[in-house]
Amino acid sequence: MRTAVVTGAGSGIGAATAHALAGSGFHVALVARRQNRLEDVARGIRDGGGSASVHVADVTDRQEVTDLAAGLDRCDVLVNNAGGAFGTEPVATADPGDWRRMYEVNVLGTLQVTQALLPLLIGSGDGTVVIVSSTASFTCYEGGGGYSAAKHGEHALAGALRLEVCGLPIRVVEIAPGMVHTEEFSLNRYRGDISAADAVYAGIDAPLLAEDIAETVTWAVTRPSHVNVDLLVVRPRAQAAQHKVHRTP
Ligand code: 8X3
Repeated sequence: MRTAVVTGAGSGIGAATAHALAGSGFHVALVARRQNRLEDVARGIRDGGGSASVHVADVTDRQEVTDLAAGLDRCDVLVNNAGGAFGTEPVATADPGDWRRMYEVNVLGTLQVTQALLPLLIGSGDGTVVIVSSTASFTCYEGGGGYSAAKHGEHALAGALRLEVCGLPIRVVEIAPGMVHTEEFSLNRYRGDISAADAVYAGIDAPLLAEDIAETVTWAVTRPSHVNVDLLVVRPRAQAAQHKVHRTP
């Protein structure tokens, strides 16, 4: 059975993508740090007739990523989704520890998992690496310097990898979402401040949902093998640009 490995699969875009890929006939290997979250997602997939396995691993931990790869006998699709934003302070006062953490999970996590699974992806004869980056991969905004720097890094990784594997049976797809209303993204960014996190989406007629990105990922990886969707930028209709968001009072 074709196998898709999804990181950050315990919630949000990762969990929705796991469901969507399972619905498209993949066995889904769910990767995240929180076992209980993964078990819930796996149960939901199995209840719907799909196939899923649980792999507890922190993508920033090289040994855990090595062990993850050793525990898999197949990987046709890798969705590098684990990531996040931590803090909204400006450059002048930002905590370098937050920036380091964002670089670790968004860039080095993607690097480590991709490195570990490349042999299986190439060995599949038709592998696809998906990198879920962000519209912040291409632009900067106040208070988003560290996140934007990390996402620019992820975009660079995707671009370099695509060049390096040209000629091998492997595709590299980057999906760059704009504003997606998920349970945890803004809550992490605002350090658990629920009202600040909710205010991000206030007055917006339909921000994207995790399922919108999951459908996009699934569409991209189910194109015929010779079709490489290099980069897709996906925003809600109400967000024409990072600073151009239509809100109703
Ligand atoms: C999240 C998109 O608009 O918060 O990756 O930078 S945004």
